[in-house]
Amino acid sequence: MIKKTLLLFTAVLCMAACQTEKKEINFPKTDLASAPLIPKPVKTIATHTAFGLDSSTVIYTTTTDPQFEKVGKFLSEKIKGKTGLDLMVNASPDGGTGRLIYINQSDSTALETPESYQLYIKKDSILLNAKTAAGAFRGIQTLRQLIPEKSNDTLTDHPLWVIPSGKIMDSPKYGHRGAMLDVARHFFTLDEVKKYMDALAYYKFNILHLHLSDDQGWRIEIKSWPKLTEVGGATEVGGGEGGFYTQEEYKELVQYAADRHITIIPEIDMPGHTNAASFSYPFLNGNGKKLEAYTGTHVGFSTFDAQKDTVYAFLDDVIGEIAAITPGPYFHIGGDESHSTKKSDYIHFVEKVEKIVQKHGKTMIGWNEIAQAKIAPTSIAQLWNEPHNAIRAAENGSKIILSPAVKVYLDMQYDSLTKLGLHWAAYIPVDESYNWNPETYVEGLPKESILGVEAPLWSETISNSAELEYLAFPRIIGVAELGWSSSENLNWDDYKVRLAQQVPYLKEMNINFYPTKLVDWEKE
Ligand code: TNX
Repeated sequence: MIKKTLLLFTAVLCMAACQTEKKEINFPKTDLASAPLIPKPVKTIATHTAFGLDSSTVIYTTTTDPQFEKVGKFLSEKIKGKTGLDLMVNASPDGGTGRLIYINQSDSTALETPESYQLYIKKDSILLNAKTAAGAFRGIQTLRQLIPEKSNDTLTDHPLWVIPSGKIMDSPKYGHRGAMLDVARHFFTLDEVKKYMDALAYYKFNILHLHLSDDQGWRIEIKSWPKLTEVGGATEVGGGEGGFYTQEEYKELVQYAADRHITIIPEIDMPGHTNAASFSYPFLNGNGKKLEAYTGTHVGFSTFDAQKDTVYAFLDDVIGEIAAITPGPYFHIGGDESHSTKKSDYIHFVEKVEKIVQKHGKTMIGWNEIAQAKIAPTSIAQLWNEPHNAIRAAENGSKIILSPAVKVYLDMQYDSLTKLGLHWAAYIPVDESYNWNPETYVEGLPKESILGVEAPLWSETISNSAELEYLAFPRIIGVAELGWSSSENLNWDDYKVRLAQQVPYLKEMNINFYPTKLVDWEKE
């Protein structure tokens, strides 16, 4: 297999190189090892010369898997956006070709996980090896990060983007590297969610968890219960008009995510955080009080009635409809802060809903409180504030997603001067949100139980992209590294230098960010 690949690669390489007149370019000395890559790759070896990306470069991919060709096209598009170069994929322009980028499916055992990749950058070729298209997709993000903002116009008679040469062997630490976005407290449009996803993909995230319902709004169309969006979708914090995704729109988000090898996790929060649902269908209500639309920011006052069969019949429809348009394996049931649900009711509820989720073919995820119930070992607990419940879930055999509020809640203010955000958990400066080790953060939690890390962004105080970005960036970039890079590679002093060099990307993408004084930001 390896031999076959090599042969193919050499053939394509020859096809490319043999047609060009071979003029040696005298590249300036480069250093791949000091490139500002985030997340930092597991292993980088610099060879100090360069690959010159120019208009005659071509991209070839393994053709037996159409997903690889899609990755090649994605790379070509991004190169065009950044440099203006229009590189062909699996075709050569008339009159011969120059250098080659080859994206190859490889079964090499050195590629440990589906997302692992190897990048070999030489003078005339770049070879990207990956087991799966997801691995290739992560690899092309590294390549994108290596393309300089500006071309060098003095080395040849045409513009050349100098990519440092060497080898990168890379693999993620965790298979779950997520961001959560609360589209319930304030609604975010498809374009706003897509813009966030673009940046998440660039930093190798593979999960987007959408918090689709809460007291203040219900954001996804459920065809069998139309009032959820007609009534429950029309409110949000502060009295704005709210909004919701039709199922077609949700599918569009799922597809956009899939094109970036990102899995969407839908969350319907229950039995608490359900005022919008109960206001739409009052029979759901279990707190006995009169229902009104809620546009404030308190938590813990609403609950479904955990004793009514009709509530579970309703949830069967809701979970079934969402599961049917969600290709990913997960369904998140929330389960946090159900302060108005009796403990015995809460436990009964979680256990019943788990069965419904499983019936629709999904794995249940819930916030750490769900560990109070007898959940299946296949269900997953997401730690936000109770280490003891995470440990309890792990003892049960469940995997844990780490989202400690004091470290990675992106809605926490940076300091007391931050205008947006909250500070009930902590003020979280940029270094604090980076400076923790997921492997050792929860004392007594075995490493093997950790599925990964996820950074939630609750939206009580934010309602548009600029505000979302101000709280998320730059902290979310650090979370990307915590989820991907090996513990030995986590180092704030080293990271902050690379972080400073993200400014051109953030500007190019029109991403707002908090320019913390802890970082010596690159000036233009
Ligand atoms: C706690 S974290 C919540 C959310 C709030 C958030 C604000 C969690 C599982 N529940 O309902 O939006 O704090 O920071």
